[in-house]
Amino acid sequence: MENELQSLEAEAKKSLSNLEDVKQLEEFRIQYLGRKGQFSTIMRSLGSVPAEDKPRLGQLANSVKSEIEKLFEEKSQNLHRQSAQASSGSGPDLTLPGRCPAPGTLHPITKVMQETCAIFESLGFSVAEGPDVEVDYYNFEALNIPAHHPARDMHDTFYVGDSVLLRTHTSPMQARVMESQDPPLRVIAPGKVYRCDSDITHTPMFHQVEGVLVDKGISFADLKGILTVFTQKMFDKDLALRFRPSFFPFTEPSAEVDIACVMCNGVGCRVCKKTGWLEILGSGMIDPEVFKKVGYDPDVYSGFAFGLGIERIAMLKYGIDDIRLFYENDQRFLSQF
Ligand code: 2NL
Repeated sequence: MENELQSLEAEAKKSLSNLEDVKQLEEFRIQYLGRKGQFSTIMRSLGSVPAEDKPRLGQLANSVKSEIEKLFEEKSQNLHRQSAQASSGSGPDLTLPGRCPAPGTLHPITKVMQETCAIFESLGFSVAEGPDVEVDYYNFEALNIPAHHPARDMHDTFYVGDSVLLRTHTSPMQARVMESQDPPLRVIAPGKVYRCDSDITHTPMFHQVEGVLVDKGISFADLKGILTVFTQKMFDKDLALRFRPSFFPFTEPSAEVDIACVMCNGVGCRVCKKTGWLEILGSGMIDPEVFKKVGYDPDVYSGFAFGLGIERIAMLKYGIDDIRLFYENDQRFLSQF
C-alpha cells in the first residue's frame, strides 16, 4: 500500500507536468482526483489493511492527496491564465465585462407635470400648449389686468420688447383657446412661466398647469369636485381640502386651496409651519370681464379656473425643501426619481 501510494504520487506529478491545456486538466482531475479516480480507489482499500498500520497509512494517503491537489490547483491557474492570454492575443480582452452607462431618469418636474396632465385628461380636459414669449394683450389685458393695474406689480415681468414679454402664467394660452373655441370647454395649459424673482422658494423660471372649464350652469361645487379628485389622485390619499377666500383679477369669487399637511396629516409640523395646512393652488369662478374679452356671454355661460405650481407640488410630494435643487443638475439628486 505504501509503495502503491508513492508510485501513484510520482505518476500523478509526472502527468500533471505534461498537461498542455484546460481539457487535459479536466481529464487528469477525473482520472486521479475524481470520485471514481485512483486516489479514491486506494482510500477505499485502506479498510482492509491491518489495524496497527491504519493510522500511519491513512496519514500518508492524506498528505499525498493534498500535495497532488495543491499542484493541480497551481497548474490549473497557469493553464487558465495562458488560455485567456492566448484568446485575447495583443488586442483588447473581449472577455472583460462591459461598462454600462447609467440609464437616464425623468426629471422630477417632468414626472409631476406628466402626472398632473394625466389626471386632468382622465377628467375630460384636453391639453393646450402655447408660446413662452407672449404679447401683453394675452398675458394681462385679456385676463382683466389692464395697464397700471396694481396686479401687474405682483408678476415681476421680464419684458422682451415694448409689449412683448415672457409669460408670467400659462393663462394667456387659455385666453387664446377661449377666443377661438366656443363652450363647452375643458382645457389645461401646462408649461414654463417666468418671473423676475429668486430665493429658496422662487426661481425665475418655473412650471405651471392652469385649467379652465366653461359650460352652462357651472358652479363653485364643480370646482371643488374637480380639485378634490385632483389632489387625492396626486397625493394618493383622501386628503382634506380647505378653500380660503382670496383675490385674482381674472376670477370672482377667488379661493386659495390648501390641503391637509402631507407630512403631519393636519397635526402641525415644521413643513406646514404648525398650521396643519399647505397651500397648493389658486382658483375661482372666471370673471365676467374675462368672458367678455374672449367673446363669451357671461349671462349664458359660467366656468371655473385654477392655477397650480408644479415645483411646489413636487416639493410636497417628494419632501424636497429647497426649490433650487431642481435646477442644479446634481446626479445624486436627480437619480433618486
Ligand atoms: C395661482 C393662481 C390662478 C387662474 C389661475 C385663470 C385663467 C383664465 C381665466 C381665469 Cl383663462 N383664471 N387662471 C385662475 C385662478 C388662479 O392661479 O396662484 N397659481 C399658481
